[in-house]
Amino acid sequence: MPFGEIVVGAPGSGKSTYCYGKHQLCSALNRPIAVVNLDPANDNIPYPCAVDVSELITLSAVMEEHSLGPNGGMLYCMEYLEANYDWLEERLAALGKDAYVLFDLPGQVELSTNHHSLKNIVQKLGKSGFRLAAVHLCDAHYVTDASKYISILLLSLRAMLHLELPHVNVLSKVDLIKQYGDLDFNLDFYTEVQDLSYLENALSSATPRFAALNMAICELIEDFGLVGFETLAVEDKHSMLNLTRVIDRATGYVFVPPANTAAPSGAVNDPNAPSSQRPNTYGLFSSAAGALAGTRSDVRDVQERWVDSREDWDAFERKQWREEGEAVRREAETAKQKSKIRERKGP
Ligand SMILES: Nc1nc2c(ncn2[C@@H]2O[C@H](COP(=O)(O)OP(=O)(O)OP(=O)(O)O)[C@@H](O)[C@H]2O)c(=O)[nH]1
Ligand SMILES: [Mg+2]
Repeated sequence: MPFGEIVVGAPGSGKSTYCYGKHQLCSALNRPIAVVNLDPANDNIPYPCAVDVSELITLSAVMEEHSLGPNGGMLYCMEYLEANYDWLEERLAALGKDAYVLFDLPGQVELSTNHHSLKNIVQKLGKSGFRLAAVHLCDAHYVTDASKYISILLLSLRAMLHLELPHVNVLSKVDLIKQYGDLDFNLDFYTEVQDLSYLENALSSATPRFAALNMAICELIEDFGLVGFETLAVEDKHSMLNLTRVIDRATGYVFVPPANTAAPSGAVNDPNAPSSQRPNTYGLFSSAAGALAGTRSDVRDVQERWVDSREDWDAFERKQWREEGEAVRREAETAKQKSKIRERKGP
């Protein structure tokens, strides 16, 4: 059964970069992965692309042919893709039934909040057997301003209700968050979305006219109780692994036995499962899980890494990389010396 992620989010939120990062991570872990570009305006695709929608249609051609602007053109492209779903289905079938597929979507927000085509494509993928989760990226800088934060809460809620998929909201580019000044609250306040009434002061001093409206929106979001966020710094392997584990739980991928391995009863791929249910030899992710055993990332760790003590951690990591580099150089040097000695001794 194929699994996958529908990667959505506002323009520039980091969707294509995330797909590239995940491709690199999974390749390093020997975990099969394919990335499908569904953005007909994606000119500089950073990742190796298994299927590219621009072979079917491009935004520039649509804009020229139908005299449409970029937004109208994009909606046309998605409707065209929906109408030609068999084109996509054929190419996905060629990836095999055990594929793990990332779908990189365009940044037009209406595609994931109210337009019908993406939702219909997602439903068709579901009927073709895909087990999907929506991964919704929101730039972390939005949390630095209370009213912008409300807007991403609403956007995330709307996307959750529209796409009707297991949904993982992500504050992306969290490594940059310190650049935008001090946060009013700790990061866990923004990721856990627990008591939005604390935002009242900030909201009413920034936009007094809309204070009541903003608080009504906060109540609505709290009533649904659906929105929460994970965090992502795409170049940080701990961050990528942590997000991967969350998504694997959302899609059910944690329950997939690796190829050619008989699943012990009750065993799961989840590295956080009790060790009795998680034999070392079982689980596609066992190497990554082993590397991170006992270090399940908490949002407070993220706060420390990227907000409270970023400089210290950066210095610590630089030192580690230097040491690793030196160890690799020493190993290569020793291997070279040994082969020279062997050559001198002859066969
Ligand atoms: N510092 C930092 N920069 C990031 C991160 N993720 C993405 N970026 C940068 O954000 C910019 C936009 O990233 P993209 O991946 O092109 O964003 P996108 O969502 O695909 O954009 P559209 O396809 O135009 O909607 C690029 O300059 C990336 O390098 C991150 O985790 N940290
Ligand atoms: Mg992109």
